[in-house]
Amino acid sequence: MSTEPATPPEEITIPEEWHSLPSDPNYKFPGYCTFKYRGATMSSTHLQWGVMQQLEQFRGRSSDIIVASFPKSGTTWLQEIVWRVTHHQSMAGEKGPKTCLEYRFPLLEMQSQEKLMEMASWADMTDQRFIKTHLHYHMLPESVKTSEAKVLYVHRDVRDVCVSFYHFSRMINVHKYRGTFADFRDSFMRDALMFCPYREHVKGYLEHSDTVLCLTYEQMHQDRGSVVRKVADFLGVSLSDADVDDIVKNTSFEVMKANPDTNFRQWEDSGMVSGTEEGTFMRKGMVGDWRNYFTEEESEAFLKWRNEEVASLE
Ligand code: PPS
Repeated sequence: MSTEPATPPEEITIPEEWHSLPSDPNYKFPGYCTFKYRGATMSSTHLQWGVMQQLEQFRGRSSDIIVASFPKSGTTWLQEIVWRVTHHQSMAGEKGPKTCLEYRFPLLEMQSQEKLMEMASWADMTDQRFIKTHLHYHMLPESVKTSEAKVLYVHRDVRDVCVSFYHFSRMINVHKYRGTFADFRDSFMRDALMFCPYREHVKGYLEHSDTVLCLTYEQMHQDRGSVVRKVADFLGVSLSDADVDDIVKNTSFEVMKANPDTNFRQWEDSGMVSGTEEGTFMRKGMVGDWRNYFTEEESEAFLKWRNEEVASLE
């Protein structure tokens, strides 16, 4: 690991309050670099894709529904559950929505991703808005906290998050991570990866669980029916048992992986990922894949590190 910051692409202007971090040669995408901004690690891609403009322009509305998470924690899964809970009437009898999840649920922090993929921006949406974010709780625009917007948060066994994030970082072309898993885990624990520090991310939302609905990936695996009911209660939606069964059935890993509206296959067309050489977005969808990556000692140390900050809030 270098102690020098990477040279960012010339076209990015670095705002004063962003501090360059040491470069990581394992990222092979030219000019990829990271910064510290308000305690969070953000990437050059965020700057290029308009995070500052997004944060300045965003005005929360009381009807907004926001699904937040640290990357690779089950965001897509919870988004699809939320969508189906809130649209169960219009979707009754249909197998699935007909618009890509990314279009239905734009990302708060990346304006040009929407432009790049010809997606609707949250700013243009006139109906109820469904928004995804990986921002830390303290970075959410104040208007989200002062409006009656509903925020849902999902977190996952940190070991599985790290494994999934590793594969994701290898897969997407704007990162092209080529280090080993051990390198990646080390960067994760040093808070060097995009959206780290992980522990503060989880802590920030769990500390607000009086207003934020906090769920786990593992609960979604174990008993999706009760998660669907919790989401519906939180959003003030009334569901019949048949509605719940329908949502549970249509949000299984197999159904979502086969559904072009939820499987992120569009990333291959837009050049975000190249083919399937490094895997697909819907990778394994399981609890405990970490066993293939951590020894018992590594797992223990990693959990201990995580629990030092987070366990008391669960
Ligand atoms: S992202 O890029 O941060 O929005 O990714 P995110 O959606 O949070 O996480 C991706 C992982 O969630 C898995 N996934 C699912 N698991 C089980 N069931 C369903 N329906 C489902 N949908 C997505 C996906 O496969 C990624 O996990 P891994 O472990 O890599 O397979």
